Amino acid sequence: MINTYDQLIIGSGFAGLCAAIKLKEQGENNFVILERNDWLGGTWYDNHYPGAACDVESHLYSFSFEPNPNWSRQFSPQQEILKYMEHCAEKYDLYKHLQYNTTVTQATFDEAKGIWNVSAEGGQNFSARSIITCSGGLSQPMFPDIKGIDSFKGTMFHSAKWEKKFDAKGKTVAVIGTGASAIQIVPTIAPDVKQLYLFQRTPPWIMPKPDAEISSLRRWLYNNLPFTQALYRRRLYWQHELMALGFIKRPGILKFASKLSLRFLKQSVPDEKLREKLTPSYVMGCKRVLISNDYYPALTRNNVEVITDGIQQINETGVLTKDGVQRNIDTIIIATGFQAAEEVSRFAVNGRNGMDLNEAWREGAEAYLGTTVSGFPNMFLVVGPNTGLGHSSMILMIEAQVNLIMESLKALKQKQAKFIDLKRDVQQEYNRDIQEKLSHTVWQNGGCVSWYQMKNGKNVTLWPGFTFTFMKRTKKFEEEKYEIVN
Ligand code: N01
Repeated sequence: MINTYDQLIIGSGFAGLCAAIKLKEQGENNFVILERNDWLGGTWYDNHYPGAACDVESHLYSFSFEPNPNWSRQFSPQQEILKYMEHCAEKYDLYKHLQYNTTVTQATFDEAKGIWNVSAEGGQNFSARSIITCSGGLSQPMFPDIKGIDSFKGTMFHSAKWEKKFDAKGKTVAVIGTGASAIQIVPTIAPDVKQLYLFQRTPPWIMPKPDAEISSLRRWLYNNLPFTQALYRRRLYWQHELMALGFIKRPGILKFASKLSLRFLKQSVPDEKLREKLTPSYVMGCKRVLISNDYYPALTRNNVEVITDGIQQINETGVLTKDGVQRNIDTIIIATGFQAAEEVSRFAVNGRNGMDLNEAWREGAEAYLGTTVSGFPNMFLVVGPNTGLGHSSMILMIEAQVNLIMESLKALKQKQAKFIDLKRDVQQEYNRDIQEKLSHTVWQNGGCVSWYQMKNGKNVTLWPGFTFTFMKRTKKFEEEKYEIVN
């Protein structure tokens, strides 16, 4: 049996929920949201490790059209963010559109009919005029290619696949990686574990986190005088946009911020040797700048050791480093991030003439405004290539992309078109421009290797500009840039 819809959304994170809400606002109700997990939330469902919280303020990291006056903290924890997403699903009546435990394996475009045929694990089949891919930029855990990793006999799991039953109490634990996930996990479990070994390859730049509970008075204000919350959101918005200046145009701002970060390190870590290990050697901003008040103090604990000697191999009982030291370990937590820049499509996608998406993206993923890809008609991506941000809330980009998708769907309907397909030269010219702009940024010139880039150095993940520029460009459907087939 084939389940037929007008639109099919893949993924129920912020992107999938936003697309569904806006479809409904447009009067579209014949759609389904396919979700691989057994609940909604995407990354905010997957990443429930201890200490998981957002590193962008909640009043900005939430939908502009659905303000939450009751956020408990400046940077809310994962459970509260997931609750907010559940609230959105309830309020906008999305639950009836959600189909869980459905992992899409293949999407194939039928050019004669102008429809997408979609298959999922277990043999389910769907068809839809349009597909909206919201499967997340950071949803595929990346396991490090460390010799002997499969031979480890203890417990081992990825930060995004946290073992719910895991109890850190009294255990000897290794954490591999020092990115945004690790810096939240380490301080949370350090007081419980017997010994924590932190395997660091590159020290991150860390700034203090301006976190605090939001007072009941402020919450009362936001509930009773909503303009005060809107004003606060606006302030946060511009504060973050200023940071983009440093990444893109005024590296001097980053020099100043680097000094603050080094001062913070000095205040937090009195031991000179440890401080040396934790001092970054690349330009701030090249990798994501992290914020934490408890990470550095956790590293000064007697039961925490930062190891920088490089991992030689993992064996049955623990980790052997290049200096020949073996550390026996009960549990290894893999906090090595996600597959973001290579093999970007999470399932097989075949467009016109059977063209394979990952094959088309072999030299680097490309789209127009991160949303449409030439040769893949009526397919829309949210958080597609070069839409990531180093400086602000991804929800801003998601809303902008969804706006463009809604405008495109309106045009498709008005023109009674079978499909719309981005012109190839539009995509090429746009991406030449994006790469040219990126070539002047700290992400390309900051002397680091990051998940922003492919192995060949091409940055296919970040938007090299302000969010307001992106919002402006995604306001309307540009008919002349598409082939419209009736
Ligand atoms: O992953 P990462 P993450 N041997 O890629 C190390 C978002 N996020 O999960 O720097 C040893 O940042 C690697 O070392 P190096 C956010 O956008 C948001 O922490 O490559 N180490 C690095 O230290 C973030 O940027 C929140 O030298 C190895 C670490 O593993 C993104 O997710 C919270 C290794 C990976 O760091 C990813 O963050 C969490 C190896 N073979 C995440 N391979 C919020 O707060 C890799 N590493 C919203």
